Amino acid sequence: MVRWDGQRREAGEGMMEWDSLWFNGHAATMAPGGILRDAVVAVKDGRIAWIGAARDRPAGRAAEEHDLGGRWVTPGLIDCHTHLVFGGNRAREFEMRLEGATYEEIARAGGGIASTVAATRAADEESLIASAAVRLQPLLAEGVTVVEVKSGYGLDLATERRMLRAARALGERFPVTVRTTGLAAHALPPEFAGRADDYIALVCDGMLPTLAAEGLLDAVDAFCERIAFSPEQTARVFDTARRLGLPVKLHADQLSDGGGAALAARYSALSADHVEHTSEEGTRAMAMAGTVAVLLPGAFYMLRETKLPPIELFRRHGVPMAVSTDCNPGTSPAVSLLLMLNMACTLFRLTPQEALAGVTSNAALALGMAATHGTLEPGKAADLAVWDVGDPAELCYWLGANPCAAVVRGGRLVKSLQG
Ligand code: DI6
Ligand code: FE
Repeated sequence: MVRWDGQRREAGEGMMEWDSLWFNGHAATMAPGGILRDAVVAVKDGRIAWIGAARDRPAGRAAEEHDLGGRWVTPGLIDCHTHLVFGGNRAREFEMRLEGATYEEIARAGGGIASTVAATRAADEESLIASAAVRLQPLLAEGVTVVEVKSGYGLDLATERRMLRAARALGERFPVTVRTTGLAAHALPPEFAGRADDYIALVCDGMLPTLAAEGLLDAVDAFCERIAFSPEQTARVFDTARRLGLPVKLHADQLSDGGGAALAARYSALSADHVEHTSEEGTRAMAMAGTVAVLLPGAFYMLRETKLPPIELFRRHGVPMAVSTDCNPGTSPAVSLLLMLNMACTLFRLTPQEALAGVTSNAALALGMAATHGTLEPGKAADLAVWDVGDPAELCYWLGANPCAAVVRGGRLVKSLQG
């Protein structure tokens, strides 16, 4: 056992016992108080036991000590909106879009989401886990310790279940906390063509109650859009979620203003995501409901959208903003959350501070996990990312670099300082 030589106390009375201690670095806590220079983080039982400036540290000893060597520490990053589990890919569709076809045209012609549904239905659970793992690993190497994963490429009970089970399996096999969201109302499956209300009835009366009873859902999401489901159909899905005691999120106002953000707010949604076309009325409703705006610059970039999300309105009305990869095969094949930080700043004009809050504290809010994750504060999970940077803004600056030097999850070192 290594002794932590508290200068103001003698060993014995009042001496803290920690599992590990991190010193000689700086912390961007993402909590009120913000930046701590020459910080110490003490960990006990997987949680942060103490964090503060080295000069204020209480006397105590730790089983392990880690010298941060002047590096920066942030909370483990949280990717709060992904479709990480799916079969196949859509590189051919990417080519078609470059040749002039639009996302909506491809979707209406039976491509788009429907083509991924076919590939996902054809994939067994192990191959879904294996292909998702290839996308998950680069996220973990960048300090991601929590990831949300949506279903929505099955659109039948068996495949939605398989996707959710694959997502949960990732959380068992890799050092990451997985939150699963049921997105059965993502698109109309081909066998229900022209019968959207019948499909929504199946989602509400059959699929969601069954998946919830099997313990596979942490939240419910839907795609409210011209090419997907109407506000009325979305409301039916949300009524079902409410009956099941599950929080909701919404793909809202991505391609047009369908009043999605306001609808989400009416159901006290954790988040409304995309929100490029959200109006001031929708923004106000989100602010009142405490609904987070999840910004997805990868999809904006990939679709070469021009309508920016109303960032200034979100700021003015106090809507918390999160940032995520939206990792999916159609509109955002993104496996770097750090790249999304840069895009959120460059494309959406977020400040680096706002962007960082978007992948930590506000991302935790968007998952209903703010009590336990997203900031470095006593009592919260000891999920830490250690960075080889001179300033936190550098995390938003590099394109394609990964300055993540170490990752701690639940107090355990899962990526070590040596590499
Ligand atoms: N919006 C998106 O960006 C993803 N889903 C959604 O509702 C895209 C899904 C896809 O094209 O596969
Ligand atoms: Fe999405």
